[in-house]
Amino acid sequence: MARLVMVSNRLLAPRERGSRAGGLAVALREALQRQGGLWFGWSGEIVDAPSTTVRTTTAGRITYATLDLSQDDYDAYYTHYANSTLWPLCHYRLGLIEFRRAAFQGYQRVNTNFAKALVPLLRPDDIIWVHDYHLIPLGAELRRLGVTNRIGFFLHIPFPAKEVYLALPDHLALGRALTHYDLVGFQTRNDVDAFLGYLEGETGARVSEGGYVEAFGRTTRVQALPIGIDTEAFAETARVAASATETVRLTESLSGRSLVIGVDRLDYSKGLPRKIEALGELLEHRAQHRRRVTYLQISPPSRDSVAQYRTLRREIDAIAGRVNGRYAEFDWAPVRYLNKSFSRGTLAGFYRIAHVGFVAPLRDGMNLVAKEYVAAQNPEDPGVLILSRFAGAARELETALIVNPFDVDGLADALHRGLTMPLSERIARWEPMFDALRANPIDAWCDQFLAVLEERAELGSGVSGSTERSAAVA
Ligand code: GDG
Repeated sequence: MARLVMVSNRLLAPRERGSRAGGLAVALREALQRQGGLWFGWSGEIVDAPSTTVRTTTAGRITYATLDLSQDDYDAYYTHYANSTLWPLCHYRLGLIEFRRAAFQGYQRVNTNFAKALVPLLRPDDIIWVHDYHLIPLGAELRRLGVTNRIGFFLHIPFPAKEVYLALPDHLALGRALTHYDLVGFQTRNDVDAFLGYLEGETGARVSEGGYVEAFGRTTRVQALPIGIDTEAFAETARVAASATETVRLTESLSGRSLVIGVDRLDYSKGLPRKIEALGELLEHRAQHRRRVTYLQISPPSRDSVAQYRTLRREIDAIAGRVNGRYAEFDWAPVRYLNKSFSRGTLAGFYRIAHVGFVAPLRDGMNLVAKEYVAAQNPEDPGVLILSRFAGAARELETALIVNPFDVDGLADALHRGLTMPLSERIARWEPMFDALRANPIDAWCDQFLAVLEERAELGSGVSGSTERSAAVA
């Protein structure tokens, strides 16, 4: 079996406990552990001067290779270009975009440096899998340095509609960079269509059967490969966690009230202000829920270096304070808003006892929390998932209560419906969702991505050819 080389902005170092990490990092580590390989990315350290020294350490079947970033590189690449330009763009928030040419140059520079640092570590038959929007130019940079290995890319966040993407001054450079990969994977068909629509409309690309697209003199395969979770293991974790101390304490603290749970990084794409407002609407217009429901919103802070995230934090503090101030009683507060993280096991137990899982992002590539909530339910007494139509997960979890996250009244209606739904309907809605999750677990996602990438490489040798493969990105 060829060695797998995974490249992502951050990696889960061997000493980091997986229990506090997100599902994705844990899953990538498991995939590497199974196949054996190299995981390359930023160390998480910021140093005074740019560094070219790669630190490697091996644990089990995985070698971890990391590079530090200088403060300037971190600011330009991570804070500005990745998280203040690409993130808002891909989440349809044009008003929040900060575009600076210097930030784009910093983003390119870090990708070039990553490529230069990675090349000496590569073997001829390695399969390289690059993750997410931080690293779009990496494949082209590797090609420029003569790398002819199979290289795949997966975008975890949405690819925006053409008219939105065109707001990016560098749309062409990044579109072209993506075509240097043998395979570009997206979360949903919607993202694939948006990317292909852009290439066809703006570059005269030709799309052929099997998801191949010819653009900029190269042929790339483009596919929807929706990411999954470790369904069975998570279900088992939740079953066990149901009797864990934290879960029991949470149940006792509810005093028989219904629990609504939200778990979202503190990010403006997650629709947090409207979720809390919707609870206020529910309590305002449906008095039967007053003192009968508790909304637990777990939101670990995220990207504090980006100004908009600090603003959002203040906004949510104010809304949560307002709703509690208006409706709380001396022995009950409707909102419990926590800016901290919990272990995966604890989260699983909390999901399991929650009557409603409240997932209402304004845009989301997939949303693993929705999937984790479904997997964690007791099959005999499952809760109700409220799910935004703008999360990739809504394509698979069709029997959730699908909502428009911009519509606060509609969200309040869904909360009421979820809190009062009879058992038979809850089961009828939950079963197909759980089946969908079982049909696409995370290890199958990894295997499928790599299988398509290998297939592509076989076909691709006759399609794109080595000269185009090593062509420089303009
Ligand atoms: C990006 C895309 C796409 C959250 N709080 C805690 C905690 N988490 C875990 C969740 C889940 C993960 O973090 C979050 O994943 P999401 O998918 O919900 O959202 P993003 O972080 O925005 O992820 C997204 C994903 O990539 C994968 O492709 O689905 O669309 O935006 O696993 O459980 N984990 C722990 N403690 C917490 O407090 N341990």
